[in-house]
Amino acid sequence: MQVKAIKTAPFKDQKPGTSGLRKKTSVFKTPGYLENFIQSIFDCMKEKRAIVLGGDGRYYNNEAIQTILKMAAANGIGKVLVGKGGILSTPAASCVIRKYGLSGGIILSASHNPGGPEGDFGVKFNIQNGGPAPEAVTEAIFRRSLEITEYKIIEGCGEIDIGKVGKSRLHQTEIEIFDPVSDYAALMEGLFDFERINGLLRSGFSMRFDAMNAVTGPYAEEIFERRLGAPSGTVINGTPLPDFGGRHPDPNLTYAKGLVDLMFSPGAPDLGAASDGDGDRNMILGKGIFVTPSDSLAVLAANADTVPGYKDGLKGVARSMPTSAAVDRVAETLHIPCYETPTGWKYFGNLLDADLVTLCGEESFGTGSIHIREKDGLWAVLFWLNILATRNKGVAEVVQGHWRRFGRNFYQRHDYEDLDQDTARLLIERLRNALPGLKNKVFNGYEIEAADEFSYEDPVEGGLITGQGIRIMLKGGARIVFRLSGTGTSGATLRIYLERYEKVPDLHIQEPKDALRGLVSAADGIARIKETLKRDEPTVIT
Ligand code: G16
Repeated sequence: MQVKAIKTAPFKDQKPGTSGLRKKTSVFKTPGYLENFIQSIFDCMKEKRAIVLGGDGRYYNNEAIQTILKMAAANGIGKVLVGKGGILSTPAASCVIRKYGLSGGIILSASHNPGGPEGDFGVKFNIQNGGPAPEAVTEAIFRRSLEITEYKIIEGCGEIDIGKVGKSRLHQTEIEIFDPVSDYAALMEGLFDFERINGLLRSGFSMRFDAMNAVTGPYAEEIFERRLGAPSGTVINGTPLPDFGGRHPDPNLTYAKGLVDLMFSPGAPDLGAASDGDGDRNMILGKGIFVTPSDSLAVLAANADTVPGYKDGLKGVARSMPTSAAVDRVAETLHIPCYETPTGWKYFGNLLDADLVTLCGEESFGTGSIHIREKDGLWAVLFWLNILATRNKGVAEVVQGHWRRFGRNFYQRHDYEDLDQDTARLLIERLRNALPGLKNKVFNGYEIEAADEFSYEDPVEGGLITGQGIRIMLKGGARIVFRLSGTGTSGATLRIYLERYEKVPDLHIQEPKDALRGLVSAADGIARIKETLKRDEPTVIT
């Protein structure tokens, strides 16, 4: 067994996006590609005491773990904790980094993107606080990847067994294979009223959790079925599969269609929920109702006093800019600050570390809190269960009651996927150039009150982040946002976020597509979407 320095040449495309480096699996399998990026991470780590390593179980997960373990040992990492079988959800990784004071973590996932040889793979690097590496760190890693000339790896050591809990040594590095579920489940037990939720689940309340054959299966079975006593079969698609059973592990109305159909059928359970590839996203449904992630965040904030972990009140809340302003109204009522950040969980890290906010969330099916530094799918489901158990109400009743109290923010996101990159960039560029002349213009009856490109000054560190999406604010409180996704692996995805506030309770029961129809036409008028993209419909509406 010996440390070898292997000569390599930089790849020019290793710039991390909204959340880590995501590429086609075939790109990651190019000789040296994974190795270069991992070496760049190790080169940028100030402290190399101990890291956690694991992934969402997708195709290439375990081969990548073998490579990274051999590189970690060659790079002098003191200890590597590996989730048994290579399994580790993103929230569990964050939990473990914080609980054991690790130097960071490497999570192998392309989140909600499909897996398999033709699918996507990804690498995320989390820092000491348990959260995604902030911009300054990912930039440093990218710069390093452009100048790399060699990577270090142990050769002649054979396969490392990651299938059994236990400790071993690789060169000077301690390797500990640990149960990826137990620390996370214990954290959840400390936050929520498990006794009360157990009572709810024994009282005839039914739920279905779709793990989408991704990482949350083992966590959900342990927490819902074993610790909380839900009947077996509550968790469906609970076995992590390398190709997620051929599905997109993306919990939304399009890709979790089976669950959505069930929840809108006569025999629907009381609560339906799903999570994504790496377990940080969540979708919440009740009988005949889909709760938008923006509404879900607002409901959690308004009912946080029912949950033991948050009973002392919230310091503040935060949402990403394209997320609806539903939570802002709750913050106003609770007299707490509400922060608006760019898209990307990494922007919540400083606010949480500085204790400025307790809950945060995004329209992209992410909700979380100060308990870790990642969004957390199962945590959100437990939060909902805790609310339902305490309030003794159904999902629809809770949501409709919320709208009556705060008004309803009708909300939809329209995604145009797999676009030609130049065309998508051109559309945004044209909008950017049109911004100064948009004020007071009227599109389909909507008058523009203000328009800008969102930028954010971090209130803790002070850095300015620019170019974070085009915002069109309309008279009467409606809003349209245009931005390009930072998580895709082929072509470009244009996201259009549509929001309209409605105070009048009798009008809350409209379907979002009806309530937002006029706004959709206004968006097309402003950005000439159909004409430019030559598409009649979005690929996905959530
Ligand atoms: C990632 C980020 C989220 C972000 C989402 C969508 O989620 O962690 O903060 O909201 O991507 O980003 P975009 O609109 O740029 O595609 P995940 O679950 O994919 O890691």
